Parts: sequence; structure tokens; C-alpha cells
Amino acid sequence: MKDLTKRPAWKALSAHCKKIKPLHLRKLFAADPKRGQRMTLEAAGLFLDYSKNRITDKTIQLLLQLAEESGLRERIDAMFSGAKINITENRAVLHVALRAPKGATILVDGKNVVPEVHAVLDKMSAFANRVRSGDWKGFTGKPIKNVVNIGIGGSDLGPVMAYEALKYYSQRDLVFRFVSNVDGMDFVEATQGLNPAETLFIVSSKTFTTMETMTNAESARAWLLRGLGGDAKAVAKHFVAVSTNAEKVSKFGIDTANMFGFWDWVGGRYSMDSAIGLSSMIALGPDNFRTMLDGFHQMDEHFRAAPFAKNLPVLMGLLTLWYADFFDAQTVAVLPYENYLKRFPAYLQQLTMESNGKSVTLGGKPVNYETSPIYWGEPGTNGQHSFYQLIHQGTHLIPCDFIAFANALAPLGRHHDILLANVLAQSEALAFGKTAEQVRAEGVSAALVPHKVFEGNRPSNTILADRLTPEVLGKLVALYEHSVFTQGVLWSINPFDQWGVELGKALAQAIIPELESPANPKLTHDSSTNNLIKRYRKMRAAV
Ligand code: G6Q
Repeated sequence: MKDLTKRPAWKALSAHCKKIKPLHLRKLFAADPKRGQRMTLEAAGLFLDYSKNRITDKTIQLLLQLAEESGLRERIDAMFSGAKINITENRAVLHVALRAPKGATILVDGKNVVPEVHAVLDKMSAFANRVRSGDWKGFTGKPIKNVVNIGIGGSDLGPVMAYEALKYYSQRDLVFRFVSNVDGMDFVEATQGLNPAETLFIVSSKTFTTMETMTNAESARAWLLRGLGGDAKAVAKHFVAVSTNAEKVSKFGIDTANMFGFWDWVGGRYSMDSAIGLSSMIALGPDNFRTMLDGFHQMDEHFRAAPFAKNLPVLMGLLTLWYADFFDAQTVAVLPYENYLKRFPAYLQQLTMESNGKSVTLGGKPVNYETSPIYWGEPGTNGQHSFYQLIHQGTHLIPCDFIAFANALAPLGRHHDILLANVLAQSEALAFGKTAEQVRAEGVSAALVPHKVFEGNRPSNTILADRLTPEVLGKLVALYEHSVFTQGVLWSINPFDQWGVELGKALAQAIIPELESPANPKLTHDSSTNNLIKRYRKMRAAV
């Protein structure tokens, strides 16, 4: 296959974007009164309005052509069929198998993995029900009241996001806390006020070697034993593990009967619907968890089967590439108008940037185009009183994804109409702005006119769903997962490894003894790092 920038559609897009850039959305809408109805797509219950993008039908046609020329169809089929598309780690990439219905067949190395997936789901369900009903007792015979998930990265961000997003459905007499950071205060705060006799720790770690998680798990064990009189037998009643590494789990002292497994074909950032979601399942109950999986699966099927022109994740992925590569847009803002989605942007940051923050192709050659933009965001309306100023009048072009729901989970007076009026107003303001003539017509003094002009022509997508249910959350996450996949395929990069996180980890291992050594260690770093180590050793209080 030709390099991306040599493909005919890329060349055509390079020429085409020169024609699009001077066009204002005001003109595009004026020229086509049906644009707002036409440039929409509904799939699996999610409605996407992409009309407020700086595109024409020709743009979409060329982007779709680029997808074809990039072999997207074959890559999708390869992923769904269990091919080892994570070539730098020689692994299949099968998060879609985690939500495949019972009876489906997905082969990895000739073995159908779907029955194993359902066996783990059943085991999780039985355990979740025991904790939820009070049947699972702690070491002193008391039921569990507090569930603390210990994990980091993919073993934390998904569970935290899902718990926050679906808190409305959670069992309210259970307390859920999440510890991720190796900063000891994270652990201290997460266990603040908890009774060890009523606390269950879920140690979530695919490898069971991650420094942060193991450090926190050791502190949790010490905290528990301190609280329960020191009998090591207590560990079995208060610790369960989610991991692929049975040996390490058992070494830690957790009975492997209380271990919930997953597989090397589940990437960390694609694992919230595996056993890594155990805390979510305890919070929501097995039925809600399975409904969430069904939502994921509906989007998977749409992605797999829908023609590209009607394919939600494909279209969103292509639009992201359009701005990143042809408009030099460096970021994408994700702006959910749903407070429960407050951790969704943080979750997406890992999904998007750890996946596509790459600068070499699958073949190991440096890319000569931009890859993943920076994702960021906060829920509306809060962001409107903060960083939206820059999106409206700053010098950066920031494509926005607005996410809104037609119905509140628990309607409260006029709140929801007011909330929705705001999200609609923001995309309108960004697209159409306000001209100097309009500002002057309001009687604004000449000196102030330039300050009050809104240039507009700032692109956005609006995703509208019925209400934030477990099923809809599954669809939303799968939508972004597959949009990220689409981008990765077009950029010819591997979205499923993360070698970029290794160097810092290794250097930290070398620095730890240099900070802890009682004698003055011989430092061989650069002069800045050496000096900072010396400073730290001088400044820190004796422990
Ligand atoms: C995600 C990454 C990374 C991983 C964490 C935790 O895709 O691989 O964020 O999830 O480093 O790893 P463990 O689950 O092995 O502790």
C-alpha cells in the first residue's frame, strides 16, 4: 500500500482543503437550507449532527475514498477475526469479544474465546451478587460496605469513569473508592474513615507487576491487617484480584479462586468491559453491566457492518483526521452536557492519546503527517465559564464534540431544558459567530466592536442520545474506540501498543535507590537531574 500522503485521495484532499478553508459555515448553511438535516447520521440509537463541520459533500466523499484506499475494511475484518494486528506485541486485539453474545464464535489461535468470556462474566456476576446482598462476609463476619479498586491507567480510568457515569444506577449503601496514584495520599484519602472489617479491595492489574498498583496493594494489606489484628488469613476475605497473572496473584496471598481473569488480547485502555469492570459490576449489578456490554456490542456490529458513508465511528474518525492533518488543529475538545460524564474526557484522553500518540508507521518509518490530536474537555455548562472563551475567540482552531441527552435521569424543574439550550447555543455560536455589522447594529461603540466580534466558522459535532443509561454508555465508549481505530488505520500506526510509557518507568527505577540510599550516591545523570536529586535529598524531612 502507498504511504498515506501518496494515496490519490490524500492528494485530492490536500488540493480540496485549499478551497474549503476560505468558506464560512454561514455560507455553507445559506447555500443549502437542508444541510442541518442532511448531514446527520443515526446509528444504534445515537444521533450525530456533523453539519457544523467545515466540509462539503465532496470532503466526505474524499475522506471516504481515503478510508477505502487505506484498507480500512480489511483492517476492521482483521480485528474482528482475531488476527494479531498488534504487531509490535504479536497480539490479537479483541475487546469486541468481551461483549460478544453467548454463542458467538471468535477465534484466537484456533480457539473460540467467547465461552471463556462468558464464564468470567458469570463468575463476576455471582461474586457481585454476593457482595451486593451482604452474603460475602469479611474476616470478622461483617458484610462488605466499602469497595476499593486499586489499579492505574487502563485498570483505573475505565472503572472510575463508568462508576461516575452510572452512579445513578449504583447500589447506594455501598461506598466505592478508587486508588491509582503512587502518591501515598491517594491511598490515605481513599481509605479515610473506612472500617477494615467492612472493606473489600479489588486489586486490578493485568500484569500484577505495576509499581503503583503493587505499592498500593501492599499498603492496603498492611492497613487491613493493622485494623484486623494481624492475622494473614484475613487477606482472603478482603482481597480479590483482576489479572491475567495467576502466579503473581497467588504470591501476593490472594486465593486464585477469587481471581477474575482476562487475556493478553485485551489492551489496558480497552478493558473496562472485561473483569477490570468488576467494581462497576458490583456498583451497578450484573444486569446493568450486561446491558452496558450489549450497548458496546450494538456499536461494534454497526461499525463492522455499516457502509462507511453511514458508519458513525468511521465518520467521526475521518473528521478528526481532516482537522488534524489538513487544518493543523492540535486538539479536540470533548464537552459532555451531562454532569455524570465528568470523567469521560479523562477516560478518552488515554483511549485516544495512548492509542494514536505515535510517530512511526507499522513498518517503523517516521510519519510525515500529524497523528492523534490532544483530547481534553470538561462537562458543560461549567466549561462555558472557563475555557470556552478561547474556543470562541482564541487563535486556535478547536473542533468540539458536544454530547447531550434528550432526557435527564431525574428531571428537576427547568434544569434540563436550560442545560440543553446551552449546548445548542454553543455549537450555534461557534459555527455562525457574530459579525461586526451585527455588533454595531446593537449600538456597541466603535472601539469595542472588534472585541465583541465572533468570527465563527469553528467546527463541532453534536451527539444526541435519549438518556444516559448503561447501554448508551457502552455505545458511546465503543463509538470512540472505533473512531480511534479508524484514525489509526488511516495513519498506518499501531493504536494498541504504548512503548512511550516505558522510558520514564525504567528511569524511575534507577532513581528510587538514589533517593533512598543513606550514603550519598554517585549520580551519573545530566546536571539538572543530579542537582534535583541532591536538592530533594537535602529538602525532604527525615522519615
Ligand atoms: C493501557 C496501558 C496502561 C495499563 C496500566 C496498568 O492500555 O497498558 O495504562 O493499563 O499501566 O497496567 P496493569 O493493569 O498491568 O497494572
